[in-house]
Amino acid sequence: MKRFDVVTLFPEMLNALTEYGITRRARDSGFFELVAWNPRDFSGNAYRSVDDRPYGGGPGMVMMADPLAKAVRAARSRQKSCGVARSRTVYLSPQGKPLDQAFVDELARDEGLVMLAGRYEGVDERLIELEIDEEVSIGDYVLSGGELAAMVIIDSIVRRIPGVLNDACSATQESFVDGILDYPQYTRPEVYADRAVPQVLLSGNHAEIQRWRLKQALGRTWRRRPDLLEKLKLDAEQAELLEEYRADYGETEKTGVK
Ligand code: 6GU
Repeated sequence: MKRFDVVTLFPEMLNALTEYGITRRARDSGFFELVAWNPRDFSGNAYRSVDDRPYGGGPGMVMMADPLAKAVRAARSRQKSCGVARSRTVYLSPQGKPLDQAFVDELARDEGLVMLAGRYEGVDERLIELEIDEEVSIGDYVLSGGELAAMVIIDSIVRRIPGVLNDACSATQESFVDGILDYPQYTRPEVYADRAVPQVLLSGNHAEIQRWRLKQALGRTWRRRPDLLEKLKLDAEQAELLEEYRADYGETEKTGVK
């Protein structure tokens, strides 16, 4: 059982995870639990205020350290009471370490994870210094708050829990898990808008199909995400398939067909 605790002003947003699809089933089956903590419950005043104006001026509001610290500590102490020895505590922000599959897999090895989702212009830096182990970003763009990032992280971790995905293979056959993009998929009808499904997929020759798929996956990665390919050490078969793809693609570039 994985334990996720999220500190957020909008706890209901997390229902998007627990109410739909694979993540819903995983939670219902006891693979993980998710608890939300609202810093307003720790504000200590009748207005339940958690934010104030930034020192030095400027637009917007900043989340105050104390209600956040109390909420984060309550989250960690809950995890401790469930037997989680050490709960990594992360703050979700565009200033953080970029999330990738390797980072997801690292987080997935821990029993618990506490996440702080900020709103407004951010949180008081002293709260980060005192309570946060690391900042995590889900990409180079700005979100209105950390909640969607928290859900992205939980979803990506939950899919890596053994038993969560129905097919024993699908977690490992996927894009990025091996550091390359997915191959293209097709389903019925066999011809759609004058476009036929690649013949090899109808051949029933599983070795050939596997080979074609790997070639497509490598070729797409080469074309679309050369940065990913650079990080990989291709084996002899993969290098040969990519060469084949490049040769085919060279034809495409010349003729505009294929
Ligand atoms: Cl983790 N939080 C916010 N608010 N915006 C982001 C982000 C996180 N990652 C990318 N943009």
